[in-house]
Amino acid sequence: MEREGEKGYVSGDAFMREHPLCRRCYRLIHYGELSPVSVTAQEYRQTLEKALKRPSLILYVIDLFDFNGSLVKGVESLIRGHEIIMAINKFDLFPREISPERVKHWVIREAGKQGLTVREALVVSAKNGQGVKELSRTLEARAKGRPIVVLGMANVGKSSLLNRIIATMDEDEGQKLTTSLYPGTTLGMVSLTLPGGQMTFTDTPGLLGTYRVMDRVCANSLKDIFPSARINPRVYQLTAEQTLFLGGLARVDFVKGTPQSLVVYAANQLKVHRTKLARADELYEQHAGELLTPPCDECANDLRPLFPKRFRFTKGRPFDLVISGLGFIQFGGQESELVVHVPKGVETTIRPSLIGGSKKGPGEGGKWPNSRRI
Ligand SMILES: Nc1nc2c(ncn2[C@@H]2O[C@H](COP(=O)(O)OP(=O)(O)OP(=O)(O)O)[C@@H](O)[C@H]2O)c(=O)[nH]1
Ligand SMILES: [Mg+2]
Ligand SMILES: [Zn+2]
Repeated sequence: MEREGEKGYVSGDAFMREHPLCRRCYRLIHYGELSPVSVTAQEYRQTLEKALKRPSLILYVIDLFDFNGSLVKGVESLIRGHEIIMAINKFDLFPREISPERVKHWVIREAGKQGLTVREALVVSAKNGQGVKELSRTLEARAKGRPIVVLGMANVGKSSLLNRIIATMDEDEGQKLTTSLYPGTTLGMVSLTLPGGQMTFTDTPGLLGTYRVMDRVCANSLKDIFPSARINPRVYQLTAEQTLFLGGLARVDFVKGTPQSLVVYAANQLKVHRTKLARADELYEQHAGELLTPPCDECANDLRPLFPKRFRFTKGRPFDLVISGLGFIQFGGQESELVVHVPKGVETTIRPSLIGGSKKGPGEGGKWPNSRRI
């Protein structure tokens, strides 16, 4: 499914051309405007098929903040048989105390559950350069003459990471690829061969997923939900019959259960409101679009109303409730019944907690130095 009015893309020859700073990229870089075009699932498959014609080393980039939304669906048959290195990007958004080792194991395990066999996973940040040298060395050692194809959903940071990798390998090279806050920045395949010819990289366009909130909000609202700095986890002590709103994009009703602390991981600028469950409907009706924003008027049509989904948990391990492309909420693992309301088509997932199970995690009653208790 693609968004209406967002077609208009694809001239075949533009695919293989060396990276041109086209009018669209120019406007994006200089004026922060995104011409609305998107790669459809079918076009995406074709591009990927072309990129993977030869045995390749796949650099599978995921955004750790949106792990579930980062996995590309429906490409299993295309990537089978190619070796996969996973780059766990945007680690800079997470509390400093989190162990990269633990994250790595968590990611390999969760990827495995989705049928992805990952040869090696490395924690990186294209933003601050963490782990990029090690990743470059790994790619160099593993490529063995094969092209390196960069794969990942839109906005996970493929082009940013590739720019970083190139910079670590060749200091004369500046920024080569256009990157931006807007999903759908790279439109076609872009191949780069490093001087000396020892490695060839192919950047690919990211797929947009209509199940991710970040792909559904307008450009303005995206700024309100996109984490641009290290996330301050927000800790809430909730008792039964209380509700949390994440802007006007998601609503979590804690219907029943043992009082517990939840930790919200979302962009710091995203407003979270707590209210009584009994008042939640009324609050939404009266304040969607003002107190409960985003969405704004421009994108509300597609993102209102919210639809409920019920979850029941018995006492057990800590888990995360993931709202794809918006954030996740960590629960301590107490008995509870939740009703989660999200816009139509937005994916909600339950997974073993990314952070909560760790010894140092904020856990029940604990807290990170930079977390806020509310
Ligand atoms: N905090 C943080 N932001 C990052 C990191 N890497 C990329 N970003 C940001 O994420 C956004 C998307 O980055 P791109 O490199 O354009 O992502 P892409 O995967 O190439 O996206 P498409 O071309 O749309 O598929 C930009 O706003 C980047 O600044 C990172 O390591 N940390
Ligand atoms: Mg890109
Ligand atoms: Zn909007």
